[in-house]
Amino acid sequence: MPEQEVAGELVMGWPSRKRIQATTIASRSGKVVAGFTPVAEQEGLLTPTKAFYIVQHMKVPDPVLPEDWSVTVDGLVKRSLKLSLEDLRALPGRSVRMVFECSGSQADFFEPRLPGREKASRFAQTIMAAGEFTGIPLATLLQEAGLQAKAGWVRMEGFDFGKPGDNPEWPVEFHYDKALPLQKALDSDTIVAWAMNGEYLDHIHGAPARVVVPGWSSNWHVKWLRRIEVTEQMPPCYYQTQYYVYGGSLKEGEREEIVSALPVKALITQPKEDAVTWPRGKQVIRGLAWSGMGPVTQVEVSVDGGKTWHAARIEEPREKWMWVRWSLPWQFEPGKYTLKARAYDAAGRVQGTDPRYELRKGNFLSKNYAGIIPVEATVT
Ligand SMILES: Nc1nc2c(c(=O)[nH]1)N[C@H]1C(S)=C(S)[C@@H](COP(=O)(O)O)O[C@H]1N2
Ligand SMILES: [Mo]
Repeated sequence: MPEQEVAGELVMGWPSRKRIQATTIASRSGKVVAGFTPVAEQEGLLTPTKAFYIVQHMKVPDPVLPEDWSVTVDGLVKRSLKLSLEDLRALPGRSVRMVFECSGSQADFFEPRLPGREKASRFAQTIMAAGEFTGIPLATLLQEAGLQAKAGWVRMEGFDFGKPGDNPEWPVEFHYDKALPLQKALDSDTIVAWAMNGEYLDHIHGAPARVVVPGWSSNWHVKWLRRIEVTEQMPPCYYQTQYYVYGGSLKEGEREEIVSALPVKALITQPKEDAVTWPRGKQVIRGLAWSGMGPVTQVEVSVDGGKTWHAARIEEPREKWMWVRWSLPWQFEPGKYTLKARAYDAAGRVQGTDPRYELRKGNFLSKNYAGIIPVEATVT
């Protein structure tokens, strides 16, 4: 019998197989509060839940048991609602498969580089993953409540509460909140989800229920949901007006736009090294590509630092909100190579053409990095 991996009563086989898990960071009390996805180790499109990255801005709240939990819908509605998890599960459900990406992912690559970040690795801040989420459209709840004529924004509030982790000097404590413009709130793929990858949500991912807003930066996906409030104007949510904004600064006139749809982006996941040494012959360059205005329509690879580009093979399926896997086999002769990849999306966007996603100028908070990261290869 060959050596076997045995887990309880299951014979697993293949003992050296990689079992992927998030690289986690724990609080002083030993509880996991942050995690990165080992994205280059992922096979297939879905990120297993135990490998899914973890981010939040305030202290992780104490869990609320599903039987003690409810969500309210109020504000500019015809009838306020208060719904339990069972009430939500009684409505017609919907599942969506989507990429999650935190706006802080790969921020070390923004130019000019911050001191000490000159040698960033493209896998140092892999705050990106993909999952299947199951719940009900937010639109269904808004229709049940009935919108008043002046409804313009939908504020979603979590039950975590405190001062912002990035700014402890902020004068007030608050619940994490975000406010969607009505149109995106009514998109049938914007859902209130209680399940992820075929199971009820883990507490760290926002149980009993969270919102997911496909295509938009993950800070929109409000965890630990407790209230949905319809307003006429955009409410001044901290993580919408003080953070996750583009522009030169927060000052009047320099603050330009709230962060919403993710840019188009390809990431090389093979080779895994930032500088690789390969023997001559065939090597496969491989990666993932995604867009907040998807699907991805094309991926190109360069081995000469961007002078010439070659179409990569894109693997099926190409789903609107998901990433795609792509690859390009290449015959290498000895020499030095600079590998690059760039993606195109259905909205006509081309990676590497919008300076906002690479330069701190006009993006003072360095959100949504989507530049083209070169990978050096030496072939011997
Ligand atoms: N209630 C609440 N929801 C939140 C946050 C938070 O601090 N509080 N952080 C957001 C941010 S910045 C990200 S990137 C995602 C991360 O979701 P995950 O930990 O399930 O991957 O949750 C979002 N939802
Ligand atoms: Mo985030």
